[in-house]
Amino acid sequence: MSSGRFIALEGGEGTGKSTQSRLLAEALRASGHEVVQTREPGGTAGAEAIRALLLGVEGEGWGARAEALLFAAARADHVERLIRPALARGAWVVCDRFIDSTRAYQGGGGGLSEEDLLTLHRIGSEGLLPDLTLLIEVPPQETARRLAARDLDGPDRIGGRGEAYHARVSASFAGYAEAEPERFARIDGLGEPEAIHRRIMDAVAGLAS
Ligand code: T5A
Repeated sequence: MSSGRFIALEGGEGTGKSTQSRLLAEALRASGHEVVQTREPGGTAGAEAIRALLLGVEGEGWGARAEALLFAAARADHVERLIRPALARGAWVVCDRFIDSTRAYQGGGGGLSEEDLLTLHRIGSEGLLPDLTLLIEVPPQETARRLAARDLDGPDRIGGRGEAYHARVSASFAGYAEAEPERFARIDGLGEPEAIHRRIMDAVAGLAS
């Protein structure tokens, strides 16, 4: 049985997941854990290749079903080759996005059914769920400001979808957190990165025992 811990960070674009993943991984390492810091889509050579297909596609882009299959395929490789082996040897896995992103983007945003998406997850990743999902919440005006300052060349294929799409994504994440309070911790993502990190460490404290 796994003695590691699996923590996912979730939220909309530019909410600070990458920044907070790094700070969390550093803090866990400093307290003596082996930590695997990873991201989705990506994390293994095969999944990174699928990431390039998903986010860099030219022309009309992927249809909703093809997109969901590609995310599930990338996740299957990531889970089998990186996440499960790490958990089995007792490491802590800190993952920037996981299955709840598929539920929120391809489901809430893209209109695919929850049942279909969870079936793909069961086939691809044997239904693996994080022990804790940190949902970082930031108002859209603030994330727009952050991303405009960072992404001077414009957003990627999915980030560039309209306001209504991203509003559905945010509402979906909030709904999942309400429905499963034992798996989710909602983190206020406003303020300095160090202040948000302290909120995250408080939420993670319960996992150590
Ligand atoms: N996707 C992904 C799906 O549709 N389905 C899925 O199943 C999965 C897994 C991934 C895309 O794929 C989609 C979702 C995405 O559209 P990505 O490039 O990995 O693309 O995009 P994001 O995950 O959204 O990552 P971002 O880098 O855009 O945002 P983060 O990681 O949330 O934010 P971060 O830490 O990079 O910060 C953004 C900017 O804000 C600054 C940072 O320095 C940076 O410039 N910042 C702050 N500024 C002020 N105050 C703070 N507290 C700040 N924290 C960070």
